[in-house]
Amino acid sequence: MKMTMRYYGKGYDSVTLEQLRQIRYVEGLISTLYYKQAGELWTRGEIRALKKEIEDGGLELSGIESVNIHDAIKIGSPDRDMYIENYIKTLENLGEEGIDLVCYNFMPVFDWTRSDLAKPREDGSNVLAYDQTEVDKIDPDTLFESMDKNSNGFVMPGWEPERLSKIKELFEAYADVDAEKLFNNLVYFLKAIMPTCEKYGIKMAIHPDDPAWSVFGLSRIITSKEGLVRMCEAVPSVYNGVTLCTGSLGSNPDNDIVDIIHALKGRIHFAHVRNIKHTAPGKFEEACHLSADGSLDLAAIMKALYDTGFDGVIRPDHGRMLWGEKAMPGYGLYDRALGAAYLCGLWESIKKYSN
Ligand code: DNO
Repeated sequence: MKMTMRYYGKGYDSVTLEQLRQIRYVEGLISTLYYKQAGELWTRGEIRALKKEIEDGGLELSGIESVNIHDAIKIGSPDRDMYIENYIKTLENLGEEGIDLVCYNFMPVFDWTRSDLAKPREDGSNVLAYDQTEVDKIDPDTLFESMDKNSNGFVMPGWEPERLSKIKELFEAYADVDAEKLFNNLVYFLKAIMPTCEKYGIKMAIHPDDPAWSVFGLSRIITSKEGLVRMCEAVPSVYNGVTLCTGSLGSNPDNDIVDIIHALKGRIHFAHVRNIKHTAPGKFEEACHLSADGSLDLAAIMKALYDTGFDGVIRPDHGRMLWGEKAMPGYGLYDRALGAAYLCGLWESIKKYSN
C-alpha cells in the first residue's frame, strides 16, 4: 500500500507541501485541479503544472480526487455524450502525464452532506457531524449557504458555489432520476470510458455516497455492498473499481466494512480510512482514527485490506480540528497526520506478524 494525504493545491489548502513532506509517513499526495468545474476539460499543461508543484515539494502525485462528473451524465440528459467526450479527453491527458488513479462520485446534486461542520467534543476539539432529524428540518435551497458560512472561509470539495447557486434547477432536473435510472446512467458512463482507462492503465475508483442513504429525496446507489458489487459486475473491467471510504460506508451501521472489503477483492484501488461514532439511528459524528474512539474497528479493516492483497493508494480521511488550527472542515493537518501514523503502524504490525 502507498500512504498519501489529500492536498488541494497552493492557494486552496491551508496545509503546505513543506508540512506534508515532514509527516514522513506519507509518500505521495492525492490532488485535483480545484478550480475546474465538473465537465470542463483538463489540459496536459495544467496537469503537468500540478505534478510539478508536488514534485518540487519532494512528493509525488499519486492520484486525482476528484475528476467530477457533470450532472448531465448523472441525469442522462441529451447533452451527456458531449460531457463524456470531455471526460475521456481529460482521462487521455491524465494518462499521457502518467496518472493512473481517478476518484469520482455519482451522487446527485450534493457530494457529502453534514448537519454540523464543527461539533464540539469533550476533548476540546471539534468534528463534522450528521443528524438526520436536523437535516430533515433544512431547506435544501439554503443548505449551501449554511455550509459555506461555516467552512472557515474555505471552498469545500463538492460544494462549489457556481454549481450550487442553481440548486432549484438542479433538483428539477433530477426529478425523474430514480435509483434504477441513476444506475443505468453510471453504467453507460463507465462503458464509454473503459477503453480509455484500459489503454492508459487508469483505475477508476468510485467514492461511496456519504451518508450512505438517500438525502433530500435524491436517489443514492453506492451505499452498500450490494450496490458496489452490482456496479463492479455490470462493468467487469478491473479498471472499474472502488474507493473504499470507511467513514461513508460506515455511516450506516448495517454495512459490515470487513465483509465489503472481501466482497470487492481486487477492485479496491483507493482507500479512505477513518473512524466514525454512531450515536443514534441516522446520527453520527466523526472521531479520531483510533478504533477505541469510534464505532469502527480500524485494525480489522486494515487486516482485511492486507488479507485481500490490497496494494493501492490509501489515505487518512477527515480529522478532528485540533490545537486551534484553522482549516477546511475535516482537512486540517494535525489529526490527519496522526491518522497517517496510526494507519502505518497498524499496517506495519499486520504485515510483520501475518504469515
Ligand atoms: C469529502 C470527500 C468527498 C470525495 C468525493 C469523491 O471529504 O470524501 O468530497 O472526495 O465524493 O468524488
